[in-house]
Amino acid sequence: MSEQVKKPIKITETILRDAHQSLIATRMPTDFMLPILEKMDKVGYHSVECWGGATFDASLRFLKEDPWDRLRKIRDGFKNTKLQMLFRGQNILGYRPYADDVVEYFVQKSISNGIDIIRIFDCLNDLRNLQATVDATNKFKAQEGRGHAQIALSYTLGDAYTLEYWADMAKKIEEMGADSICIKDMAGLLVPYKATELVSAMKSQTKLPIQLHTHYTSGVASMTYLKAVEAGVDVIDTAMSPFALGTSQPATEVMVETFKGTEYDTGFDQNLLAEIADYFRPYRDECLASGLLNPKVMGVDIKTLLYQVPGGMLSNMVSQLKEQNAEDKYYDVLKEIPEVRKDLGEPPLVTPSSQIVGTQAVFNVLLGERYKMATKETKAVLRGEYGQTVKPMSQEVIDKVIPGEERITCRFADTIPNELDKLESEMKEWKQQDEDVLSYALFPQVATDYFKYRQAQQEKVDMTVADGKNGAYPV
Ligand SMILES: [Mn+2]
Repeated sequence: MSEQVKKPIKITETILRDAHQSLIATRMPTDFMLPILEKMDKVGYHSVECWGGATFDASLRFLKEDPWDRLRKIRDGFKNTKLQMLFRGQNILGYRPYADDVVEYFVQKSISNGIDIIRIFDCLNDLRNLQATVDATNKFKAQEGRGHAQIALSYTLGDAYTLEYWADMAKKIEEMGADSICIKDMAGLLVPYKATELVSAMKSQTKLPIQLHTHYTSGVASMTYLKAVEAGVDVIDTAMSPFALGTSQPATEVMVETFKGTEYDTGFDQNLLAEIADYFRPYRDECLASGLLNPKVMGVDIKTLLYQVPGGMLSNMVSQLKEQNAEDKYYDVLKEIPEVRKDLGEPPLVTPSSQIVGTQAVFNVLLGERYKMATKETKAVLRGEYGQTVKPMSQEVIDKVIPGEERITCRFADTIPNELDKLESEMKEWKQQDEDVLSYALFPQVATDYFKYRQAQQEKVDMTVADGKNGAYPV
């Protein structure tokens, strides 16, 4: 032990993004976050994930907050800690592919408003859908001295996803100019001993740091982290205990304690972590009491391992079946999901491919005939608009769903003309800051509603000083 070489495991804290996205539908308001940032800044985190994913949509739609304003306030609170966001490749944070000029502008504004690390993923792991974001990040890194492009591989199981596949992807990611790699296991499918193999295989092909992101859904996550760390993974994602476990990440304090006194010791102060947990715990209780936090998502859902379907996808499916009074078809749909996935080239199941596969499977079962009806999104996948899948798609299904239609083999974004000017002209009456055009680009209707709300609030505040004195703020 005296000759022990220290290799402290680095930690990304997710409580301000994925943890509350996974447990309470992304409803944590900015005003609740701000008072604790100063303490969190002292922990020594590798980074704090606080933006992107669903936070952008939820801010505008449900919390009536400006997501850019949230980012700037969080940036102000963290003087020393890097801020991280999740970015959906060419879809940015929205649900359609955007032209490269929008992607580049979004990256620029994210970095200039405070983001350091951009974690970029694609639901098909088609690296062509990630290149524009990586290039934009590198461009602004050169200009602003800040910015880090991390490519996240959506982890999944299936014939095509061999250790060679993942190792080869790691090599390609290094070649395309990314700064680090993330194994993004959104469904908690990576089990401990497989993590050893996976991390070792990827490490053998790249010198880039590797970060592991998983969810506790299937109950193995902290063991998976232990094995991954022993195999040389550089960073793990954890959440402070009040918003850990269940569909969220392993608890920060638990992982810190696990590695204490070993070569992987984080050196974090448990007393400081306890103070931070104390801050979040009453809010957790409040969420439990209001029903926002459903105890159901806190348990172990072994179905995710059995069916290899992310938890969120299962709950979507249940509600779709409920709407149709067809809950008895649950197991038929569960059996249909892997079949549809195979037809579509065996993609990972992550937003948006998870919704596309899940919804199509529901259609196939409820209509009593496979692909009697196909969704707009299924057709787009079959046309190649989402990118290239790891396996070929079913020719039979292609012939049935999009007979005679032309299929795309190039990068789909190459077919989208620049669109920033057009978007600007559509929303100019609402513009109060440069970033507003990006909010509008992602969610035209929701952003417009928010802009109207914002204007109404401003006019009200201007006219009635009394309201301001009450300290009332928009809910
Ligand atoms: Mn996640």
